[in-house]
Amino acid sequence: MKRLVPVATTIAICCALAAGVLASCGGTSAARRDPYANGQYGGNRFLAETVPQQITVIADRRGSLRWDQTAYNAEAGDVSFVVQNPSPVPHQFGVEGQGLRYESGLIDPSTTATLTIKGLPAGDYQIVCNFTNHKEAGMVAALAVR
Ligand SMILES: [Cu+2]
Repeated sequence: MKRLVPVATTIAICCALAAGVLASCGGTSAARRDPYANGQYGGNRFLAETVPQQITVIADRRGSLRWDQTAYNAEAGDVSFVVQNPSPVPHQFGVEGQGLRYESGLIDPSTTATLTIKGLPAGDYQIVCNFTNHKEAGMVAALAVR
């Protein structure tokens, strides 16, 4: 009978892993999308607060895999990215470069997320969407921080 405990434990772990895999697929589950929980995307999380410097970044309204600009500018320091998703598909928002990666969770259609980095150093970065190959399809833009 002692074997029952390890077997049950193993089953429980497998179920937990399966649930995690399903959740990370972003499928039809009713799981909340939290733009501040970067989960599978790793990197640093954005802060859920707003600072005076605000950069608006808008996903293509009709669902094309691109941002509204190919290049954005910001001043070094504290930056809030006001990321609007008026498109019919979920997106993700990342700022990558200079050895830094800030990643959001999913940003649902018809929602806006204010994603803040404090103390962003000057340099050249990319603004990306890492949701299911969107970056590779062209959802990438330059961010010059001066
Ligand atoms: Cu996207």
